[in-house]
Amino acid sequence: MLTVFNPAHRLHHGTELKDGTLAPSFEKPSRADTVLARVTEVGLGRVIDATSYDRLCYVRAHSERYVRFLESAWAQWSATGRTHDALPLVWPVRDLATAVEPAFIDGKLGFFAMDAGAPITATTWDAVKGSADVALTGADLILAGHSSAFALCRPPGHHAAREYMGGYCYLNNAAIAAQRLLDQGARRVAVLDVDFHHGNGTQNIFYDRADVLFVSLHGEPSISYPYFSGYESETGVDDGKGYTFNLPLPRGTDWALYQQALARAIDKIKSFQPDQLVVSLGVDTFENDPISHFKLRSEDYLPMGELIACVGVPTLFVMEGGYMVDEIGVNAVNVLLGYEQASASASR
Ligand code: OKP
Ligand code: ZN
Repeated sequence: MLTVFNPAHRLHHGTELKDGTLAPSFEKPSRADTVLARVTEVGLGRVIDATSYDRLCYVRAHSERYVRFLESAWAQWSATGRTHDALPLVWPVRDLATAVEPAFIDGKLGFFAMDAGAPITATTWDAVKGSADVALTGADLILAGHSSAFALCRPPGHHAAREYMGGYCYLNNAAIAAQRLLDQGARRVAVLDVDFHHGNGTQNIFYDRADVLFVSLHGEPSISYPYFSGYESETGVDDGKGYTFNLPLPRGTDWALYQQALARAIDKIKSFQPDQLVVSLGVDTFENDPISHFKLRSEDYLPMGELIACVGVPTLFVMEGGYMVDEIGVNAVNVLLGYEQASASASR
């Protein structure tokens, strides 16, 4: 399996509010570098550089004004004389006015964000664009006939919705890749999200559409970030009714329980008969992850990959979360190795 990588990810390392103080974010550069080192160590396959794509590819999953905001936010923030990370501090919740995009940067930050978890630094946009380009390059490998590929994206993307950032995410890499596959001829694409957190952004982008099935396994919303999405009752709207499938799981979920839910997810995807599969691959379901509460062990990621291979269609893996940096490489690459082993024996 080929891996797509972009060293531009190192241009982003923000701060986050933790227990009342600003500290370096859990979402840090060593994450992607650790995964890359493991890819090389096990000899997964060649590592290729991302190519650069036109901004219109991002606008396929997001709005024009949101992409423009991301591109220009730092320039507007620093023009006010501020030098620390840009973070929103006011949001248009419930009955507040959302009809007008604020003209001033502090208002724009809240307008285009769901939380204060997506800091913007001077070079954040370069890393964010580079991460989306990794996903697009991966999608193009699939379109060129590869049966699988690994887009080693960073920063992650699945919390980023059509018009807002949040939870370390800015552009939705998996959604941008899925849209690329559709624009290049796929009739139906499934997105399977195995990150511990609900992929609210991906759900939002495809919620009213029948050409993308979104399936997610994640911590129960009432006790897990992002708290305000991921309930089983969220199943899509209009044409998209029935094309969103959420499987929330309880605190302490181990492989025995996870495996049953994943088998249901795989059945759902198979009956959708997608042309391709995009996997939002987060490994923050790991037992020692610092911000999550599932109990998967490193060896469980091998059968996870095997189960995903049962879908039997070309598959693009897109890196999402995983914050136990020591193990993130082993865990993420175990999914890919499990997938490869199962696909190889299926084609013999
Ligand atoms: C991004 B991804 C931690 C609070 C949680 C946001 C988590 C975003 C996870 N102190 N902050 O889905 O892995
Ligand atoms: Zn996550």
